[in-house]
Amino acid sequence: MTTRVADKHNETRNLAHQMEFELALEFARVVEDAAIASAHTMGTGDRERADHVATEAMRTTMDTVPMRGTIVIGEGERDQAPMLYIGEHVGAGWHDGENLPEVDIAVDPLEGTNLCATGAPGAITVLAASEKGGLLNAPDCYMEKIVVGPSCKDAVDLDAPVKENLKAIARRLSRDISDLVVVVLDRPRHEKLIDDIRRAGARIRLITDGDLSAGIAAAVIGTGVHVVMGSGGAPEGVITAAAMRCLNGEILARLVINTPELEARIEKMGIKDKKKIYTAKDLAPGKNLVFAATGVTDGALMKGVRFFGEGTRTSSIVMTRHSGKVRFVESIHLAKRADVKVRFM
Ligand code: VTB
Repeated sequence: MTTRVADKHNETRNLAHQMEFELALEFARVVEDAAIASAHTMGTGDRERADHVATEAMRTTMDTVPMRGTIVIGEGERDQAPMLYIGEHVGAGWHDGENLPEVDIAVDPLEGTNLCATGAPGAITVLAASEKGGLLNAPDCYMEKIVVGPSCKDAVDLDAPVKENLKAIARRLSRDISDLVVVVLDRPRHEKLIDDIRRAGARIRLITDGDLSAGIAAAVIGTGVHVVMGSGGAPEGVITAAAMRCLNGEILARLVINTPELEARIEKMGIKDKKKIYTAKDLAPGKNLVFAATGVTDGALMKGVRFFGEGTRTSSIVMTRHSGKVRFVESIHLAKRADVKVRFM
């Protein structure tokens, strides 16, 4: 390698590392601010407003992050979404920050808009980031998914009968099928799946929304969730995959292409194998990955936003793949008052 090429190479590598080291806590600020904004709308019954304020807050804080970011999964195409649309440049580095890392970002400003609007548990604000090309540009369609933790990584198969998968999971977790908890989105399309799980003898937790946070819980011991099954959003599948790569879990997934329009769109996107079963590494291939989420309402891993006289308290999880950190971040955002007091836990 010539010196110049070597310098360029090192520089690119350093920028990639810089991304995990320097941006992880920056991204924590982004999801925290979105969570605080949407938590103010908790229980108002207005899911659009909850989503809108989360998106706005996420966008505003994102622009203070020292990076050259591009949204690869966002609120929609440029003509449908005013903010955080696919292809939008975000971050403070686009004007004169050529030394700042270039990163791709997948966002879900409020995962579980209904949950927030009704004050139900499990709403989160979430994003994943990687070096360029590290997150699949998934189409906005449904995706069949199965999400498991590290012990069950290669024990499941998207095409195996439900009972086989549950048997394999139970074996890996050294317990009976009847001890397992399977999380499934409560939808008519899952009628057969739910029936199959019941017949196999496992327990089910039906959720109204939020298969992304359920997926993260499945990859963490002690949450009481062992597997997530069923179809949900494909973009959220990519964000789940980024989390799985940080937690050593697995997601197996396949796009649900069920209309001619969707078929045409998938073709246009250049996806050749429409039946492909994606793994976490296919969905989030990035070497450097940051995953950040904050609880809006209480969940298995994070508490929801709490407002109190002295300020606001948030619980987040911030993870990086390459540098191998899983951080549970409890933040107090102090009110601007001279007499403010901080309480330990
Ligand atoms: C939502 C949401 C999920 O998928 O249900 C969606 O709650 C599935 O779509 O967390 P439908 O509501 O149309 O059934 C997710 O957004 C993510 O996968």
